[in-house]
Amino acid sequence: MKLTMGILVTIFVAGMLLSMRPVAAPGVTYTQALDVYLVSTGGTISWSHTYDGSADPIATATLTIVADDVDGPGNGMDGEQDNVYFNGHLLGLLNDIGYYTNWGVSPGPGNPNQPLTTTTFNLDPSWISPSMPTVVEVETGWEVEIETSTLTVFPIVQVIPEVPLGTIMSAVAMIFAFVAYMGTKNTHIFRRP
Ligand SMILES: [Ca+2]
Ligand SMILES: [Ca+2]
Ligand SMILES: [Ca+2]
Repeated sequence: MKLTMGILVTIFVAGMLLSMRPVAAPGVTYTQALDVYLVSTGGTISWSHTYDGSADPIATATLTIVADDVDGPGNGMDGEQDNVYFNGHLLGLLNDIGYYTNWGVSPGPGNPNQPLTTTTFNLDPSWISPSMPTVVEVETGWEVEIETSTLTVFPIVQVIPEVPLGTIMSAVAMIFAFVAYMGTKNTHIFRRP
């Protein structure tokens, strides 16, 4: 009988664990990839990201910019320093190619002469709003093309174990029914030797 009860309890506990299911927060990852394809020499390149609120509550967010011809040091110069601003906040510099090239930008996707650069910035969730102006200040005397800009907003995922009450009640009822059945049909198992 002890063994039978042990098996029943094990089945009951296993049933409860199996019926636990993660409950995800309603937020989903929001991604907005924009084609920018704007060129500037020593000026500013501006565009704007929008957000529809679908990732709330927000955990983290990133901005990834693909640029053409962000020169690094070389040719007697220290390379170009192009600052990026997002919704009024200075994020930092675009990554450069790593060296200077005599080539300039190739308007449109890609550049047959030199690699593009990709820069990803982490964004403070408090900076995310319905409309977010994004600006690259190209250093004086230098030229760059911003090709694409991708905003990604990640939601907080809450996992809450949930045990349906019905499952517990059914399991308890099953145990009582079994014990009662054993008590009436096999009373000898309760006797002590
Ligand atoms: Ca160049
Ligand atoms: Ca290009
Ligand atoms: Ca350049």
